[in-house]
Amino acid sequence: MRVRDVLFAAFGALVLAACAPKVPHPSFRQYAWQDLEYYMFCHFGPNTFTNLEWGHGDEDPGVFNPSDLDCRQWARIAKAAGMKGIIITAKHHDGFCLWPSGYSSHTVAQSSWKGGKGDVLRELEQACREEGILFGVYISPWDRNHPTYGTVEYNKVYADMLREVHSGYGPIFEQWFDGACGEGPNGKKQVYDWKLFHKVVRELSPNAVMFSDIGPDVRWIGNELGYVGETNWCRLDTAGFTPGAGAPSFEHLNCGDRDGEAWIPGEVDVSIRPGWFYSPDTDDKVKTVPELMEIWFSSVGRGANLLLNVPPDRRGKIHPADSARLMDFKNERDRLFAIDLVSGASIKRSRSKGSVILDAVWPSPVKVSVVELREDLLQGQFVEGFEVVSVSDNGTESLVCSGTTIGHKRLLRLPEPVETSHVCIRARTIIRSKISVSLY
Ligand code: FUL
Repeated sequence: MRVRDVLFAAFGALVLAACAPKVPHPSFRQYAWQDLEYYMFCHFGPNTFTNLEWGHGDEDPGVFNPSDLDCRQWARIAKAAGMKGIIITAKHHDGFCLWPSGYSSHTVAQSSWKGGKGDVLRELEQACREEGILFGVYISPWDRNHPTYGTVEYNKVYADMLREVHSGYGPIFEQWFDGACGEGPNGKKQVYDWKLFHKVVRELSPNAVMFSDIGPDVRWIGNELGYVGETNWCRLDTAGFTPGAGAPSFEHLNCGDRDGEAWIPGEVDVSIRPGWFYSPDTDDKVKTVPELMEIWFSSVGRGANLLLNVPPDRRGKIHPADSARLMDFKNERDRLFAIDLVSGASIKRSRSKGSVILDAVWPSPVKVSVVELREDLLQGQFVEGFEVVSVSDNGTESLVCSGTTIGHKRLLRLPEPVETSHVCIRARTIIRSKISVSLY
């Protein structure tokens, strides 16, 4: 290349960069995270043995004593279920640490399990690595055990715990921050130093996304029932809000903000059982495949990632009722999404003012039951409305389905299969955007 060409190319790149829309878009870690779609939450700790959802923090650490802990079984099941990782409650609100923390006296080291020499985080981290899935942690800032909770000192303790986990285990793909902030053993509430907590995680796990009600990387979706708003923007206004009681309204978190200043896509957390922790009382209340499928369509199918809680039992294994359900659910998804009808179609892309258009035409009619639309989010999220129509030979159109946002993925189940040999998708976009389609 001659010097003039190099200068010309550099100038071109500068002009392009200057003209590129300055709108919120994903960081490299958020972009990669979005593809994970589905991973497992494991609530495990003293509550597993006490039938409590929120331990008081004064439980005898001796109650934590799984008879046959097998993290490899968790990882194997998660992988076979199509999940990309596991996030474990390394510390829940009761303050009990599943690793032998040097900053607490309420940990596995004080339990009778493995004579106080056990480390659940280590076992799970290794199991995930061996199975080739990701490892993530939930570390509750609210701590009903720690004597310093409610004082400035606790922020340092909590930051030290984060440091301990993020430097001693991993790599960690997601740090889950619960916003709960209740009173501590000293009757005091904590003013959390979020800035410090974020700094520690970012420094030690630069590839990890941080979850809380309002991010900074991934936001809570506003409910624990498994559904995202039909409109779901990956953007959110967070100025003036905090995680926990100071978070935006549930409706707001559920849908995001079209013009929000920060890129904070949603994650759906929901449990396969009525509670977050295992209880023998719920062995016959594991969600059914149709219920899980409903959740799939209203979470992953509305552009969020699904964090499905599958709580290990008192042996320290996933109960057969849950694993069987996960496999049935996986088989049902495999069956539903087995053949993408678009592979047999010719595709034409076009544009008209403010819209991108995709036409799929087949040599002979196909039967469509599920529509899947995807938007490439690299530059931001721009589709604000779409319609899918079936076009007859004489050009008459009939509406198949319609909606607002697309985002990472939009899935729509049709009430009845539609027989067609020409489908046209029109997406209204704020600025030009790249969409793709699959039909099942
Ligand atoms: C909530 C907690 O209070 C629940 O116990 C559970 O861990 C859920 C995932 O987050 O804020």
